[in-house]
Order: sequence, then C-alpha cells, then structure tokens
Amino acid sequence: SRLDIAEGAVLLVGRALVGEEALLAALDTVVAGAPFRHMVTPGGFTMSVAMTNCGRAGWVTDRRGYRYTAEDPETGQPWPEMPGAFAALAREAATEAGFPGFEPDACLINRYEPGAKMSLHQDKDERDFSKPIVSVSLGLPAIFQFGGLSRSDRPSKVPLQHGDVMVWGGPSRLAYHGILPLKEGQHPRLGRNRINLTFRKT
Ligand code: MD3
Ligand code: FE
Repeated sequence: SRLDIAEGAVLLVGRALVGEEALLAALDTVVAGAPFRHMVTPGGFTMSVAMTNCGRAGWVTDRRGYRYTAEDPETGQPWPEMPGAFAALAREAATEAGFPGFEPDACLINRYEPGAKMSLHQDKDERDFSKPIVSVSLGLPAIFQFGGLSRSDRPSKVPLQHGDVMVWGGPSRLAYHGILPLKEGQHPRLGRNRINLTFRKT
C-alpha cells in the first residue's frame, strides 16, 4: 500500500519485497567489493552506523568534512557499480511516488546494529534538491523521525519495516530526519542488522 506521510513524502509499504532475493544478492556483491566501515565525522566522532556505497559517487565523511567521492578512500578503487536491481527499484519507486525520470548516481548503504542511531539532520550535500531521495529499509525494523524544515520542529515517528520504500521529494526533501536507536532483534535473512539503501542524484 501507499501512505502519504507529508507533502512529497510517500511510504510504499513492502515495495522491495518483489525481487527481494535479487536485491539481497546484489547487496552481497557490493559489500564484497566495498566492505562496511565506521566513518568519522568532522567533529571527530565515529559513527555508530557502518557505511559503504555503490554507484558513480559515494558519500564519505572524515575529519576534513562530508563529500561525494568517485573512489573508495579505503582502497583508491572506484565504488562498485550500482546493480541493475538497485537502479530499477529506485527509479520505479520514484515514478510511483510522482517523480518520474529519477536516475540516481549514488547509493549510500547504511548498516545499523542494535543501539546504532542517526541523529536528526538534513541531507544538503547534493546539488539539485528538485530530485527526490529514495530509501529502502531491509532487515530489523526501525523508528524513523521525520521533522520539519527547522531543527526545532518536533519530529513525528514512522515505523519502517523490511521491504518498505520511502520517497522524499518536493517540500520534504530538506526536512530534518533521523533514526532512533535500533532495538535488539533477529531478522531471518539479515540477522541483527538493519540495512538502508539511500539513492540520491548528487
Ligand atoms: C527525509 N538515512 O543516510 S533514510 C541518510 O535509515 C539517512 O539510514 C536514514 O538519513 C537511514 O542520510 C534515513 C531516509 C531518508 C533519507 C533522506 C531524506 C529520509 C529523508 C532526506 C530528506 C528527508
Ligand atoms: Fe539523511
């Protein structure tokens, strides 16, 4: 089913379950080429979320700042190619949510273990905010916090389950958002992990 969360923000419940096995197989291939790692923020904190990327551009952070790179800084090699199953899902979900023609060049892959969280933030490292962001939740459930355009707007809570796809466009593109600390659990296919694929046009 399709749920409108806010203007431009659409939750496609279970949308990634069709083709789930192809998606998870492609994920394994990407992670074999570019393993998860805990990056460091410009402020010197190690993130609780482990990250990797695929596609022409990958999001990285270190003491120097946040940016997109063509190469994995751990290896100097290009990030793994965006799998066809990833690109197709992102494009189709964006179209279903009212944003046709979405061709992401970046896929950030976040891995949460129990206790990991992502504090409220905005995604502002891209050039064209008219393009949406598509995010795919896999594995353990999480509670997503969705705020407004100002950090002080009280966020609402949206539970996200394995297979859910969210599209954030229009006025929602610059909303503050975050993930509450993951609860303990076991997922039949992904164990003690939540994986989030975030597709962006940089
Ligand atoms: C709403 N990731 O990587 S994805 C991120 O579940 C990030 O790992 C979270 O926030 C995660 O930056 C949330 C959903 C998401 C992504 C971008 C957004 C929601 C968004 C941009 C604007 C508004
Ligand atoms: Fe974000």
